[in-house]
Amino acid sequence: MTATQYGLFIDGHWEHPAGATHFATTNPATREPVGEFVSGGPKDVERAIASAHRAFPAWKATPAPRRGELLLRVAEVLRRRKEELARLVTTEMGKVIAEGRGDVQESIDFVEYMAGEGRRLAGETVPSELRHKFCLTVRQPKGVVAAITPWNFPTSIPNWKIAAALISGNTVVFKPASATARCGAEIVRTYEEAGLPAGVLNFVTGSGGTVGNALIDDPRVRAISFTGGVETGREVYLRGAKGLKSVHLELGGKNPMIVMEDANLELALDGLLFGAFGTAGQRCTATSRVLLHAPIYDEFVGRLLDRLRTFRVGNPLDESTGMGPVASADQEAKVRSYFDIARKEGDTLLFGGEKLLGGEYDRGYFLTPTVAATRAGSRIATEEIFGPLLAVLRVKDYDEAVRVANEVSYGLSSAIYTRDVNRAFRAIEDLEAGITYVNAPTIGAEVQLPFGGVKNTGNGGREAGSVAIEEFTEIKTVFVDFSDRLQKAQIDAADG
Ligand code: UN1
Repeated sequence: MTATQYGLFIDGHWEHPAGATHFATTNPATREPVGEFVSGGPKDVERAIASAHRAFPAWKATPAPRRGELLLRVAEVLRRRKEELARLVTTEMGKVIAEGRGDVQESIDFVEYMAGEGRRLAGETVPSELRHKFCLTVRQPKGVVAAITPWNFPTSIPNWKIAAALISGNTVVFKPASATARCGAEIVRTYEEAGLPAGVLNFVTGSGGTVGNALIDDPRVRAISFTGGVETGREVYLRGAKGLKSVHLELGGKNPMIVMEDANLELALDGLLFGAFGTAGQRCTATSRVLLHAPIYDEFVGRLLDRLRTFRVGNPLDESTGMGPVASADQEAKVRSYFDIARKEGDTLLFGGEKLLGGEYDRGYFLTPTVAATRAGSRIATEEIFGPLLAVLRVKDYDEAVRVANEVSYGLSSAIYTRDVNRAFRAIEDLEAGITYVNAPTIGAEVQLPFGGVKNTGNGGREAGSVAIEEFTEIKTVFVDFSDRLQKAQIDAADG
């Protein structure tokens, strides 16, 4: 793949602002260049917002089912381009190709799902306390929405935000993570090819400090949807609060998998390898802690280490690779710092804990899948690492498992492996998380269900599912009085 230059997409045109500075993305497996992009400045953001603002009235006036038809065309383009985009995801971000395909498939699924939402966007009708009066709610778009997205799901998270915002009748300015800007640009192209009217979707690349902040500060931007780290999320929230904006946040996780004595251990092991080392652990939903019931601890850890001995790390485009590189030099440095933290804190590194060197490894950011035995409350048991480092904890019974599972500041995903149906249902009640899986790993949410978490994982909103549109719409309450006289709520008797 040769590096390609991309501009900004504003008012239906790709632009290369004169005098702009640029940044590049690179393949984390090889450090080869993938794309070159404009470092957008405040003036670029201003033009993008102005374009979205101008396009808003006509897009809002377009019937939602028509907006849905457009999304179906986007899904068709995505489907046609699936393999090419999957390879781009893998090349620019480093997840293995099967997961690159999964990323694009999740985009297709969501865009199709939201197309159908165009024929729902339901409100409520409720009775009035007065006669000949009709009460209902309708959903209306908010206006210009800013979509600020991470690098770990470089096609699907942008689509989660863009498609939900558009079906609701908003117009969008999209700022992708700089590390996966080419994936972002190609997503914009799918909307362009599908025939989205000019200005409805705009694309500005650049830093969070410049582009992101300018988007959040502009009074015309009414809603911000952000996925990323907790610290940045907090800043986005506070900044948006000044303008009384609706801010939707999807932040970190420290997702536990509990494996009880009665579990199907082989199934739990399959789930754990996928949950902990899929996407090299760089999912908000990654299984970053496994809580093992004491009676099966030794056997389970032994089987886990056996499986890891044959687990292949390498070229993510190779179909037989289990795990690719981590996404960037920064990611590598961060995860390696946690290898050191584990050692310093006296955790036992059971497997890995190294940077891989030699041959193809020397060109990229390859780390070993890593397993460390630790205790509740340690740094690797409580902090989000976002990499292939799995913390293993021993718990004496179900109650301790739940206590340890809940002893973190995050609450996105969670899992329990057990064949005891009562215990499974108790876990659904007890685990402090937005998502609980029974006998499946913490990753792999489906688009037709709400996605999001409790505690520091967010601020209460949900993405995906039909509730996603709540983030992107205002409710208008409508009273229609067809009595032909003044009726006073709370004052007139209903039969007056
Ligand atoms: C994320 O890591 O931010 O449930 C999203 C999953 C994916 C989405 C993850 N469907 O793992």
